[in-house]
Order: sequence, then C-alpha cells, then structure tokens
Amino acid sequence: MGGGQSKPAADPLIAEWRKIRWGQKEEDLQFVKDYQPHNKEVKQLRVLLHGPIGAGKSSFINSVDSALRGRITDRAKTDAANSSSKTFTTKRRIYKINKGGPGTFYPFVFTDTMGIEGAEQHGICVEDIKLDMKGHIKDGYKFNPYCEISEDDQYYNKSPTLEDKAHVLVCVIDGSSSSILDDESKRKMRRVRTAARDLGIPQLVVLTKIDEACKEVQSDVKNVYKSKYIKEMVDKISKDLGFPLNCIFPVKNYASEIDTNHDIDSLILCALKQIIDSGENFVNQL
Ligand SMILES: Nc1nc2c(ncn2[C@@H]2O[C@H](COP(=O)(O)OP(=O)(O)OP(=O)(O)O)[C@@H](O)[C@H]2O)c(=O)[nH]1
Ligand SMILES: [Mg+2]
Repeated sequence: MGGGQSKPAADPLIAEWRKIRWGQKEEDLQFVKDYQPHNKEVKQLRVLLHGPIGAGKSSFINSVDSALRGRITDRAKTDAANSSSKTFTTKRRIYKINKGGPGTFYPFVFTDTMGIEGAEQHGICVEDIKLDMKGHIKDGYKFNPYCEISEDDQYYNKSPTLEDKAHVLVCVIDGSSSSILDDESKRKMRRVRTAARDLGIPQLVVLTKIDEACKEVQSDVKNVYKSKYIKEMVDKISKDLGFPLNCIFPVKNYASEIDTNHDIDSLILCALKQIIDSGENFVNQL
C-alpha cells in the first residue's frame, strides 16, 4: 500500500469535496442503456485506455462489464502479480460489451493497450498511442517497446475512418502509488496528453485502487469524497499531469469481489457516464 505510508496522521476524513448521489445507480444505468450516438457516421464510441503498467486498465474494462451485467466478469486478462516491472497486456485489443441478447452490444468499445513505463524501451511507445488515437493501429497488434508500428506492418491501417479513431482518451492511474510516478512516466503521459489535445480528443483520468490507497475507503467506498488522501492524490495528478480536477474520477475496480456492489457500481457508472458524455460531444463536433 504505497499510499498508506505518506498518509498524514491528522484526521483522514474531511468535508465532502464532491457530491455524488449514491442512490442514483439505476438512473446512470438507464442513461448508459439508452445511449446512442447522434452522429450517424459513428455506430460506436471508441474509448482508448492508457496509463502505467499495472494501473488497472484491463480491470477497469472488466469492472464496467461487471457493473453493466450485474455480475463479475473478467474478459480482459489482468495480472495479480503485476507489481510494476512488466506489462501484462501486450496486444492491442478491442472490447465490446454485451447488452443482453446474443450479438447485441453497447454502442461504445474500449481499446486496451500495453502499459506505459518510465524507462525508454520499456512499455508501450508513446508514438504508438498517438497512432492509435488517429486510428492507424488494427486490433491484435503486438506492441513493440523498442519501436513504433511501421507503415508496412499488416496491423497498420493506412486509411482510418472516423470510427477507427479514438473519441475519448482515458488515462488510468493507480491511486495507491501515483505519488511515486517517476518523472519519465509523467513526461510520457504528458506527451500523450498534448497529442490528444492537439487532435481535440477529450481526456479524463480514472483513478483506481482507492481501496488500497485509503483505509477509510476500503472499509466504506462511500468515504471516497471525504478522504483527505484521495483529495490530495487528485490535486497532485491535476498538478503533475495538467488535468482539470473535474476530469478525474476515483473508482474501485472489481478485484477480489465475487458479487457486484451498489456503491462500487455507482463510482464506475459515474466515470462511464462522463466518458460517454465527452465522447458524444466530440463526435458531434466533427
Ligand atoms: N484492490 C484493487 N486492486 C485493483 C484495482 N484495480 C486493479 N487492481 C489489481 O491490480 C492488478 C493489475 O491490474 P490490471 O488491470 O492487470 O492492470 P493493467 O493496467 O491492465 O496492467 P498492464 O496490462 O500490465 O499494463 C490486478 O491484480 C488487479 O486485480 C482496484 O481498484 N483495487
Ligand atoms: Mg492490462
């Protein structure tokens, strides 16, 4: 628990710094179920996830899937032994989320990527994330930490359509250890952020492992917006990476649970709703 060590001795709970209506899960669920992109050129929003190794990118996809289905799923493979050194996801993969009946899917998809690592030639190349945002990388591509995809690679898409491009960029950060994000990782993440800004792609942060970061949140996830430690973490990410505070969404991913939980779902759906809203705005401006 990286966060536990730097936690101040003072009262760990402060006045609630963001209001969330814990009882509104059903409304958020309905919003997601009813959502259809207005722009008829776009059948589905593409949400591109990136972030440090082991931050919980694959787990977030599973958590969204679980919250929407009402039972725990683990389609995107995760790695419990993933402390820091080696990324578990190496292939680019798109995840559709089943809406109930066979062959029916929600009109949004997640692209899972390899983790970012501080050291050069470790983790995903920043250039590959940029190319992926522009729609140039096809599903199944095995990321190479040493060099970006070449234009003659069979997984290179030479003429991406609007559907191939990313419509929202989500940066996933481990809330229990982001205080120790090294400078090189921060630099890489800022490069991704600048590239997305230049393309006009909306960006938000999903801050994971809030349960590991704060004991009070571990005992009751509803303490998230009263946790002094989480507030400090959100402020720090905003300062270090340049995200506005209202673009940072703390979540607890499903990790050890065998059943879904109302409050955990509420945080996941709150982040998902914002992801959909941002993507919808983006595709309508095109
Ligand atoms: N307690 C807790 N554990 C989490 C949370 N999110 C992820 N984990 C665990 O952290 C580990 C790494 O998660 P992954 O989803 O594999 O992380 P990733 O970002 O996909 O990692 P790479 O593919 O290696 O870049 C797994 O053991 C997860 O179960 C969370 O919110 N709380
Ligand atoms: Mg992964």
